[in-house]
Amino acid sequence: MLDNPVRVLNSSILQLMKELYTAVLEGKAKEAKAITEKALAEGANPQKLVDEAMIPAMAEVGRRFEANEYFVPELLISARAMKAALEPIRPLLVKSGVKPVGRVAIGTVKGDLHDIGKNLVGAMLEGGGFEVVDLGVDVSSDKFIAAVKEKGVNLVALSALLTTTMPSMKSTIEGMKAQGVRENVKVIIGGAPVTQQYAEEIGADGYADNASSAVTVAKKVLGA
Ligand code: B12
Repeated sequence: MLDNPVRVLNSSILQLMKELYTAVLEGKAKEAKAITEKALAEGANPQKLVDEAMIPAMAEVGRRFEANEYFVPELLISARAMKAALEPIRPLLVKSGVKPVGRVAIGTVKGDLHDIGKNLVGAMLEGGGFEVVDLGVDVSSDKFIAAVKEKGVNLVALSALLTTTMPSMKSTIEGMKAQGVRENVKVIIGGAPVTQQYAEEIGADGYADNASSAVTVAKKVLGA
């Protein structure tokens, strides 16, 4: 008897997801991108590829780094592989032609160069109907404040991956107060070391621990 075609398709996608996990973990950028393209062509859900293959691979990279099995060069090549794999996915997360829910300025705070999570959140916000102004990495509080003053944003999204750069979130919010623009915008924060408790402590309006809930929180704080 012939195999059930649905089961064959699913098992092939599952196999590709395993291969994608390994390619990101081992920092094989070209392979990671090619596997992603193949999985998409076979009907894989783009969000699932991110959540169940790429992010777990980066988590394992972090674990190996902590265990002194990986060092900065390995982090870099894995990050590059994740970025390459995200290329074909990004346009699929982004809907076009819808009226923007709001305009958000997103950036990784001063002193911090991690941008994979920030980019994912940015892409998901775009997919959720936001207009996104990406300020990049190592963004000073002055730059965030300038975006509020000059770019008409009504939401600021701050990302930090280092415990040492989390205080930049606090100083950005304080800078907004000092310059009289805090009332004009909502602020949401996130990144691996950030917590709901920290968000409350520094007076942010919202916190999320992943890119999908970032969209829900963004809409909630804006009452959209
Ligand atoms: C890749 C990586 C790097 C790459 C970054 C490349 C890049 N372009 O981003 C490089 C090699 C550059 C790097 C450098 C360093 N890194 Co590093 N890095 C990582 C690693 C392995 C993965 C991060 C990642 O991309 N995760 C995947 C993404 C998808 O997850 P995420 O960022 O958490 O984002 C999700 C959520 O947090 C949330 N989110 C993120 N931002 C936002 C924002 C908002 C508004 C919201 C709502 C949600 C949200 O949604 C995202 C999607 O679901 C982590 C380990 C880890 N487990 O986090 C260490 C890690 C963050 N790095 C660490 C360290 C120590 C460093 C260095 C200091 C190393 C060194 N000795 O030089 C430098 C610092 C450089 C600097 N000034 O920033 C430590 C931080 C320890 C700490 N507690 O502070 C970690 C935790 C590793 C470890 N376990 O020790 N790193």
